[in-house]
Amino acid sequence: MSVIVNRLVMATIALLFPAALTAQTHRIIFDTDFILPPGDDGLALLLALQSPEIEILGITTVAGNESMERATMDVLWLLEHTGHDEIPVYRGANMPWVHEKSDYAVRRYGKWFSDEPPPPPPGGFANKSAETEGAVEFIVSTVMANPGEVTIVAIGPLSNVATAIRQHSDFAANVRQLVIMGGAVALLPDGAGNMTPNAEFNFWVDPEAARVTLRSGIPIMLSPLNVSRKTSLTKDWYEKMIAVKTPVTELLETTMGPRFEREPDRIFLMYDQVAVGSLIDPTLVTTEELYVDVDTDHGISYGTSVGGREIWPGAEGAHKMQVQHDLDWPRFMEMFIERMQNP
Ligand SMILES: [Ca+2]
Repeated sequence: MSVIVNRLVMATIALLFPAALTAQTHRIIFDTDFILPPGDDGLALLLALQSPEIEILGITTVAGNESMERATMDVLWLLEHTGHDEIPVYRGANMPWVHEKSDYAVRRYGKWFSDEPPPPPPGGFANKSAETEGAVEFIVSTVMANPGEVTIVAIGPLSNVATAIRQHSDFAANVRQLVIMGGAVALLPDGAGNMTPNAEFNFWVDPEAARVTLRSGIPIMLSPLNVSRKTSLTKDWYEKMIAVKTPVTELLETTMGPRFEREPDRIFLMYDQVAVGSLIDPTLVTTEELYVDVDTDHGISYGTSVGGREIWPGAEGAHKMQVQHDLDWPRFMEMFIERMQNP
């Protein structure tokens, strides 16, 4: 359908059914350093797949939690096991722009630079394969073919998104919105880092890419660690979730069950799930509009995000964005469980 016809149809629907206006469908590109549940990217993808408000145009992978190749193999597996073979997957950056492998990264959480072949997911690799087109080409061509209509949900290091911004000068102006999981803002409560004392993992892996993305002028909704620290996925919540048998809750039993059996007192924070959840229902989160920038000096604060209510020296190129710092956790989990239990 052409854009004009599409808009006419939507306007007619809005006139006839005003409630339909609130049930907006977001057409998204899902950019991820994918890991399977209980990993956050896996749960965030299930939430997006199970939500009628979201249409996934394609999934692009990036090095982060694991290597880009492992992220690709695991996301193909999850799509195949949830009956979503129709969603295309594109390989993205297998390394950050500048950040080199270091002993510190190896000790802390450094599989993003791994060249090891990925291990098979449960039951073996998917039959579905990735597209031959690369992630950045897909991101740029999809946004430019649908100006002002595509939202990018970026829940890994921002290497792919920043490359798209740098590659095409009109790209940023044509993105509808960016929803990013990343950063930690010391100005707001719970703003410490999780990789270094002040830096959050996604931004720390590719600080230069994070800075280019945050300064791009694309409207941004940021889910930093501040809001993740208001979440608490316990075994009780998990048991409520799997109490109803659906293909998705059975997949969760396979992937999450053994973890809670080994560690019944384990609490998982939710990161990427909050980013996706806030797109589905923005009233779940509390935000403040702040300037946010990223430190790219190769010193002790490399990869640290800094948020401020006014521009400060050195941050003259920074932009304002919506920064999440709190959420209605019980209501968020009610929504999350309801979606996981949808047939
Ligand atoms: Ca992630």
